Order: sequence, then C-alpha cells, then structure tokens
Amino acid sequence: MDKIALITGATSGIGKATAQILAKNGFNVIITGRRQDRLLQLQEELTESYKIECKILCFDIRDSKATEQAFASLPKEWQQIDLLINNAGLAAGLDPIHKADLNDWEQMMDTNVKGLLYISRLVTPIMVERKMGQIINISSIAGKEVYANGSVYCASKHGVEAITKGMRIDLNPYGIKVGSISPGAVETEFSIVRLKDTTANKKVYAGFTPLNAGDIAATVEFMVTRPAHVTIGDVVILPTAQASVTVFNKQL
Ligand code: NDP
Ligand code: 8X3
Repeated sequence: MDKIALITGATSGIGKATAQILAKNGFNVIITGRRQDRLLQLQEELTESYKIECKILCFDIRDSKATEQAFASLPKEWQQIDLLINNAGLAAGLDPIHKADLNDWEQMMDTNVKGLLYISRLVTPIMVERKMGQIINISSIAGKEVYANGSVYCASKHGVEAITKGMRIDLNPYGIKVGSISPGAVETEFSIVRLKDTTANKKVYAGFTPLNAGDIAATVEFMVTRPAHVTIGDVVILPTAQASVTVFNKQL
C-alpha cells in the first residue's frame, strides 16, 4: 500500500489544503473533522482528482473515547500511519484574562492540546513498532510570543511547542521525524471562528496580504519530501507584512 497520511481538521483551511497537496503527492489520506458533509465532499474531490484512496473519520477530537473509536474503526492496514498532521485547532474569543469566557478557554485547551495528544497517543505506538513515521504539529507564532487578549490561545500553542520538542526526544530512538510549523496570520476560517463573526476576515486581514492555506500546505510538502536523514524541526512562516505576532505593516 502507498504511504498513508492522517490529517486532523481537514474540513477547512490549512488541513484541507494539506490533504489536497498530500493527495497530489500520491499519499492515501485519512481526513478528520466534525463536519461530515465537508469530509464527504473532500473525499470525492481527492479520489477523483488524484486517484488515491481516502477514508473519512468524523468525530470531535476533544472527546478521547470518540477519538479512540474513530481510530479503531480503521482497517488495521490503515492504522499504519506514515505521516500524522496534527492540525485541528482554533482560537475562541479575544478577551483579557479577567473577562474571558471559561468555555472558550476549555475549547482551546481541549482541542489544541488535549485533542492533539489523544490522536498522537493512538498513532505513535504503531509508528514506534514500525520504527518509522513523521509527525508535523501545526503550532503558531502564538506558540513563541504572547499578545494582549490572547493568553490562553498562546498558552495552548506554547503547549504544542513543548509537546513537539518532547515528542521528538521520545521518538528519536525509533527514527521518527517530528517537527512543527508556526505560522503567522493565515486567512482561513480561523478569525470567523475566533470572533464568532462571519464578516471577521474583512477586518482582520484588511490592509495587508495574509498567508493562505496553500502556503502552509507547501511548507508541509517541503518537510515531507526531505531525504530520510533530514528532519525540519520547526518552520516560522509569516506574511511579508508581519514582523512579529503584533507588528504589521498595514496599508489602510
Ligand atoms: P480553520 O477554522 O479553517 O480550520 C480548523 C480545522 O480544525 C477545521 O477543519 C475544524 O473542523 C477542525 N477542528 C476544530 N475543532 C475541532 C474539534 N473539536 N474536533 C475536530 N476537529 C476540529 O482554521 P485554520 O485552518 O487556520 O487552523 C488550522 C490550525 O492552524 C489550527 O491549529 C490553528 O490554531 C493553526 N494556525 C492558524 C493560523 C491562522 O492565522 N489561520 C496561524 C497559526 C496557526 P470541524 O469544524 O469540521 O470540526
Ligand atoms: C494564529 C495566529 O497571531 O492570530 O495562530 O495568534 S495569531
């Protein structure tokens, strides 16, 4: 069987573009998310366009049991994942520490940190047994810097950064490659979800050219096409108009 990639959060944005580029590179793909209609649509697109095989797993990654059941539903040969893209994630709200909604905090930590761990805990023992595999965690510039009203999203991505480094150490004896991508502003559904406002992108990305999901997918493609002896540990990728998490050259 050809190589298998599992991409979490493939119903939109970076995950969807990554599934498309990996399918184009001949990977069979497992795509996950909560929106079944979008998964079915992408499955049809990928199998028709790239003549690869595609399985869909529809579940909420915050639910450890649901994650376990979804993974267990895969045929044994599909559980032998060559490439895990831990992408599912979100920011919820943009509020100071003394005003933010506890539900937003729980959603971010449960998805970005615990969800990433749940799926990794299922995939990594099989990689270890096979002594092969690659994991790319989608972190953020928010995993390296902190900004006003974003403390818990930043904490979740600082968590992803620590988990990536720890995974790389733990999996080092087994020849498993572990790295991360740390993007700045990418125009996806991210700001619509964060600000709970379908018009959010107009304001957030006004006055500069943000990254697009394809830019991140191309970075994934670069990382997975390196020779066996090369691991890209982390890629910080920013719009040219962005110098740090808060400094933008906007032409408004
Ligand atoms: P999108 O909102 O476009 O995509 C998010 C994806 O995550 C969707 O497929 C969504 O699927 C999935 N997801 C969210 N919550 C859950 C859940 N509970 N269970 C399963 N899947 C879930 O945003 P992006 O593509 O921008 O975000 C992808 C990753 O990139 C995130 O980890 C984000 O933090 C990170 N990132 C984004 C940046 C940006 O500026 N856009 C910059 C830096 C990092 P569904 O809703 O169907 O469940
Ligand atoms: C998303 C980038 O700057 O909105 O991870 O936190 S930012």
